[in-house]
Amino acid sequence: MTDFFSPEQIPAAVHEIMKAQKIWDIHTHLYPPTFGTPTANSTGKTDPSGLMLWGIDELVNYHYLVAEVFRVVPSSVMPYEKFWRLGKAQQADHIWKNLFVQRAPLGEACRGVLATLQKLGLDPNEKTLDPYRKFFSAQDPSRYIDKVMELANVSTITMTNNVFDDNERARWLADPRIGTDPRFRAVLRFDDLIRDFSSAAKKLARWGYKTTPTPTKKTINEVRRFLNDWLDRQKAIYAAVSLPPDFRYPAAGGKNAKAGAVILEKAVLPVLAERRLVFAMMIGSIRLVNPELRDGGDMVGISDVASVTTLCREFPKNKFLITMLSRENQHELAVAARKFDNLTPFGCWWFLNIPTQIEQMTRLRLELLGATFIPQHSDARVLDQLIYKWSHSRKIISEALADMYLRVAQTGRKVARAEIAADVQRLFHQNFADFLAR
Ligand code: RAT
Ligand code: ZN
Repeated sequence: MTDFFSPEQIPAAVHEIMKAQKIWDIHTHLYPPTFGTPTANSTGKTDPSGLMLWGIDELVNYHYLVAEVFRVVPSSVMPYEKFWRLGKAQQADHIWKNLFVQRAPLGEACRGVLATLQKLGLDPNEKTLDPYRKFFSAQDPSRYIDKVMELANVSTITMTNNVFDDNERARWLADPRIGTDPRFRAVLRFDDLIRDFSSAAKKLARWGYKTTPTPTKKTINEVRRFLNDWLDRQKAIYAAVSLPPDFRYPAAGGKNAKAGAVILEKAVLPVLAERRLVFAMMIGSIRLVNPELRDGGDMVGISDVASVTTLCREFPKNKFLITMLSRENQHELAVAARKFDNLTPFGCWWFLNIPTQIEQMTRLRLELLGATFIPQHSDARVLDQLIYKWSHSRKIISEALADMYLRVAQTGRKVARAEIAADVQRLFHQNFADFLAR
């Protein structure tokens, strides 16, 4: 086996190394079976409000596809309330019929369902969902997780554990061992603390913390206690929030935005610095511009990178994992990461998780940052999505990376297999592990 590659060998070599690399998926909305599953399965145990989503009905009811079906069958024909009143299976039938059978399924979210079925060995040409339902109802949820992780070549799944979700919170409180599945890691998520402190404070007060909507000294201490309790309970590997495009630091806006900034500065960042935990900020989502679409009703807006650089400078003891939802922010964010080693950009988030954007963002980041960022996360909400999200991203990232090595080779500098393998390992595992451990 040669140690160095000629330029012609590079693309295939990168592709093969990339295919073999196990991925630590750093942000998903997936759960192990301990959180319950609504999907019919071989164990006979289902939980309608369970959080482990998998199988054909969940795949087809993905909120990306709910939004898309209303472009094809508008609400004048299928009123929103009527759609939501349908059962899960009927909703999925409606989406399947209109997006997959009666026209060619062109969009990335559609292609994802097809690619997933194909990789599971199922025929994506079925006219109804019944044959797929039969396949999924014969699976054991825990063994099926292994199968999906193997097909996607994912080693670890990072959850999103929203402490303000009543369903999930109750499950953590009821079962101290709920988060111990070795395939999963927990992440404490608390958007409301920063996005809407006055309502968060009321909830905390109900849960036994002496908080008021005004962030007094006592309230700040109680928020710290709350964060420490939940970081301990979940054994969270980092903490995360998603923020609107108008998020500013120092705070701009009304009383609530100012209160959120105080909580960030005086409670969140000090607790995380003390525990040497990373803070992930996902910036640029406007909640529910069309509430009728529920999870599919959020919008994107351009965010403020200067607020991120201010945080990185003023809080050198904190580590920031940052992703932004608008493509207009990507260049500035990559440049910001050149200025601050406590900033790691990650992922092509949500509406950016489409081939054109993954390609541009990955090339841009490689050109400005080398292999010192985290190129992607799946954001999967449905287990099976790991299969397509990672196969699609792996391919595009591999092509972008291969081009970078080709450019290096064109200067006469030889490229070694070991170097490529090390970079691929950094991008899909080590940069994250190192940033957490730093
Ligand atoms: O990508 C998504 O599914 C979004 O709805 C959000 O969950 C987003 O990724 C988030 O974590 O807020
Ligand atoms: Zn997410």
